[in-house]
Amino acid sequence: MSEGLLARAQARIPGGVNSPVRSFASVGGDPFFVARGEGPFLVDTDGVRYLDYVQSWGASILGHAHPAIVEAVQRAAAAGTSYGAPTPGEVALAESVAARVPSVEKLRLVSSGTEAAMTAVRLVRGVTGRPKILKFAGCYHGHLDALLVAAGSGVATLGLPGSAGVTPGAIADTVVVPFNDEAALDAAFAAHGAELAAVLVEPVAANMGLVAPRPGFLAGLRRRCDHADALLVFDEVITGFRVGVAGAQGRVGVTPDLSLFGKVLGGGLPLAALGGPAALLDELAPVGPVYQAGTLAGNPLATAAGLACLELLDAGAYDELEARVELLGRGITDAVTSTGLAAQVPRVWTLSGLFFAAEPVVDYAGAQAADAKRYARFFQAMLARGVFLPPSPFETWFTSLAHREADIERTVQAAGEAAQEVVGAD
Ligand code: HOZ
Repeated sequence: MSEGLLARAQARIPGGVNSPVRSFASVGGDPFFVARGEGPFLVDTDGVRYLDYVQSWGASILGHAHPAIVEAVQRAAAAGTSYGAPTPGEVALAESVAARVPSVEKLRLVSSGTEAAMTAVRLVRGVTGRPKILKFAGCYHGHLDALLVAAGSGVATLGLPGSAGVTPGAIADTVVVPFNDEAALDAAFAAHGAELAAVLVEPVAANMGLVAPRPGFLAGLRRRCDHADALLVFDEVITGFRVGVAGAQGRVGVTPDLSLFGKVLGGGLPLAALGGPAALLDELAPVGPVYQAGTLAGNPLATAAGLACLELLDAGAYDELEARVELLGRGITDAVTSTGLAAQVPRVWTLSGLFFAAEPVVDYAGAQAADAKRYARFFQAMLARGVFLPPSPFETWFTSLAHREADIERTVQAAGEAAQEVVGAD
């Protein structure tokens, strides 16, 4: 059944997919088509069940089809799916985020992480009157032109330097620096500091595989931004409400000027946001001169799902998830390295990943140097054992609260066998 669907999809949808990484381009083989999700599992249209470590690229922190989300969405849908007028749900979600994240007084709800980043770029330029944005190689902030340079995620997966259709003018004001490289940062600030509107960073880089910030790196960014009067923007689309109650900023104790959220915030529905101090957010229309709008922004189904999700995410939930991810990380490390394969299993709080590399990966160059062919073989061997990993080495593994210890044990068992297969194929 999947085969027929793929042909139909390819006839009508570029590559048969609506987001490039889903095509399995870098791991080979054909993508399966999902019939339904159940907690930690996906079931495809042929009835095959997969233990899922993609979890909607991090959005489904509770696991698929969690009863609280399903109930909230059904209740909201029965009252109408979109109005183009304010709703109490938007207010409640904004209040809920502000109560969790001390750096956020106000927020603007949008429909995707890309929109949040796009609005943030316009806002920081509008507020500072400066043109340049500094980003890090391998970090991904959605598919807006200015930030597609040296981007992670699908751009990295497909091995592209950027994207066709992006004019030199669109990226002329983008400064790219290697992640975790303080000397390169100093040089960039020396050359461009007076023109920098903002630095945009994923506080934990999770779109070039998983790469932790070196100790002090984010605090150093804060210091440099203050010194140059530039704004600091944390892209917490992945880390927000995923690594702790107040996201990565709460874990590292560094306060950004602006934060981008998405994924978990919408409980698996299309919703994202940018948030920060009232004075900064009030630069957005209709109060201020920086324009942004959206028909589905603050959609009632999405806000209902987001609220239902956040309500279940207390400190205990993150402790539980972190313990499970630690178990997974240790198990995968043992399973893979005991075969003699050189592998790194990065783990940052509730996030994990896998690089086939001899040395710890600290930046995009390291991620690109890791063995992508081995990852592809490992991915296929895991898939054959019913475990669905991100179909690219430039992504992060997402464990959900629905993954039980037995699921982790099964994953580790499969990883040992898959690693043996990789060794055999070398
Ligand atoms: N850019 C997403 C991963 N970081 C992929 C989104 C998708 O394919 O659904």
